[in-house]
Amino acid sequence: MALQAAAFLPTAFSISKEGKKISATPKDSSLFGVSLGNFTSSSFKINQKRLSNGAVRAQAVATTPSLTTATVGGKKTLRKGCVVVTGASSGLGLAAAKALAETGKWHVIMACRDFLKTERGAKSAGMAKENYTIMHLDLASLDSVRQFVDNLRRSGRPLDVLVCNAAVYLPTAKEPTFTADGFELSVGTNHLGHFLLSRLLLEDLKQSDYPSKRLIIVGSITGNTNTLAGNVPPKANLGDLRGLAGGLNGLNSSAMIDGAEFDGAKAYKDSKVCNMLTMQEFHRRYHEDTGITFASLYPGCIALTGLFREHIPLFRLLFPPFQKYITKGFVSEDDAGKRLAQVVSDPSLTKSGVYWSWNKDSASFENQLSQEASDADKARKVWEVSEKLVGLA
Ligand code: LMG
Ligand code: NDP
Ligand code: PMR
Repeated sequence: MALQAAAFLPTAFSISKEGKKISATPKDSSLFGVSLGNFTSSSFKINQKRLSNGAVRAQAVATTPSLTTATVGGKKTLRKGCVVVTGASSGLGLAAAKALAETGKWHVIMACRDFLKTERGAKSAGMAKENYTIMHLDLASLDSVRQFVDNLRRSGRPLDVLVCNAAVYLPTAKEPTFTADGFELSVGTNHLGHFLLSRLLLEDLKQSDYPSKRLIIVGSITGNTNTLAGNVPPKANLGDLRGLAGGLNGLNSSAMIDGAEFDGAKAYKDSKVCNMLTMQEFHRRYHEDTGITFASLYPGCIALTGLFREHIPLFRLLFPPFQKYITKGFVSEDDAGKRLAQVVSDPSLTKSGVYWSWNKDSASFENQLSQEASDADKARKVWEVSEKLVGLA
C-alpha cells in the first residue's frame, strides 16, 4: 500500500526538535512529496550536497517544529518503511510486527530461528502476506548473524528501522549452556548476537533514505536497580567485566560477565544492562553524524509471553496475577506490541539516547536508567570487549 507523504510530516518536524538532519533525494524541490515552497525559509535550511554517485542529496534541517501550513504534494506517494524485528515469532516481537503491519506503512522482516513457528504466528495474528517476510536468524550463532545480514542485503530491501527484541531467559538452569561460538547462552544471544547484528546493519541504516531511521534495543526494568523490580535477587551487576573479557566460555573464564558463579536469572538481567548500555554507546558514537535515532524501552511486564517458558510451573501460574493485581505492572502482548510499534514509527518519539517507559495511562515518558545502566565508561568498555568477542576488532 502506498504511503502518503502526509504520514511523514510530523516525523520531519519533530526531528527538528533534536536538531537532527534528515535526508532525501528530491527530484524537484520537494521533501518526501511535500513542496518545500510551503515551508518558510526561516524554518528550513536546505543544504545540497553532491554525493559520490552523482546524486544530489538535500539535507533539510528544520529549526522550528510548527510548520502547520505544509500541504501534501498531490499524487506523490512513498514506499513503505522496512523494519527488521528479531524474535518476531512470539510475544512482544510478534505483537509489534502485527501492529506495524496493520498500519499498511511497514514491511516487517521477521528475523527468526524457527520459520514454521513464525509463519504460524504471523497467520494467527492476521498479518497479510504482502506485509511481512520471514528471514532466518539464529542470534546464538555469529555465522548466522552474518548470513542474515548477507541475505537481507541480497533481498534488495532497504533497512529503515532495526529492532533488537529477541531474548532468552534461563532462570532455572543450574549449569550454563553456550552459543555456537562458546558464549554463555543468555548474554551470547541477547547481547552479543544483537551487538554484531546492529553493528553490521548500521551501514545499511545509514544508507536508508527514510525520514526517520531508528535502531531500537529492547531493555527491561529488571536490569535497572533503581527500581523495586530490579532489586529482586539476583540483581544485575556487570562488575569489572572480567568474565565478558574472558569470553564467557565457562572454561578459562566465568560464564558470567562479572566473573562470578553462573546464575541464569542474573545472566539475563546482565544481558539487558548490556542492551541498554549498547543503545547509549551507539547514540554517543553515531547519532550526531548519522541522524539515526537510538532508543531502548521497557514495554511493561508482559507476563504471559514465552520468555518464562523455562521457569517453574508455579511461577508461570502466579506471576501473571501477581503482576496484574499486585504490582499492576502487567501489560498484554497486544498493548506492549503497540508500545514497541510506537518507538518504531511514532513521529513524536524521535529523540535519541532515550529509554522509554509508559505510565498507568499508557503515555510514554523518558525513563531514568540505573547508575550502572547509564554508566558511560562501562558502556564504552562493554562496547570494546564485545567488539573483540564478535570479531569486529
Ligand atoms: C529466584 O527465585 C531463583 O532463586 C533464581 O534462580 C532465579 O530464578 C530468580 O528472578 C529469577 O528467581 C526468586 C523468587 C522465586 O523468589 C523471590 O523472588 C523471593 C521472594 C519470593 C516470595 C514469593 C512469595 C511472596 C510474594 C509476595 C510479593 C509481595 C507482595 C505481597 C503479596 C502478598 C500476596 C499474597 O519466587 C517465585 O518463583 C515466586 C514467584 C513470585 C510471584 C509472586 C506471587 C505471589 C503472589 C501471589 C498472588 C497471586 C494472585 C493474586 C491475584 C488475585 C486474584 C483475584
Ligand atoms: P518471547 O519468548 O515470547 O520472545 C522471544 C523471542 O526471541 C522469540 O521469538 C524467540 O524465538 C526469540 N529468540 C530466542 N532466542 C533466539 C535466537 N537464538 N535467535 C533468534 N531468535 C531468538 O519473549 P518476550 O516477547 O517477552 O521477549 C521479547 C523481548 O522483550 C526480550 O528482549 C525481553 O527481554 C523483553 N522484555 C520482556 C518482558 C516481559 O515481561 N515479557 C519485560 C521486559 C522486557 P523462538 O520462538 O524461536 O524461541
Ligand atoms: Mg518482578 C513494581 C513491581 C514489579 C515489576 C514492575 C516487576 C516486573 N516485578 C515487580 C516486583 C516483584 N517481582 C516483586 C515484589 C517480586 C518478589 C515477589 C518479584 C519477583 C519476580 C521474579 C521471581 N519478578 C520477576 C521474577 C522473574 O523471574 C522475572 C525476571 O526477573 O525475569 C528476568 C520477573 C519480572 N518482574 C518484572 C518483569 C518485567 C519481570 C520479567 C521480565 C523481564 O525483565 O524481562
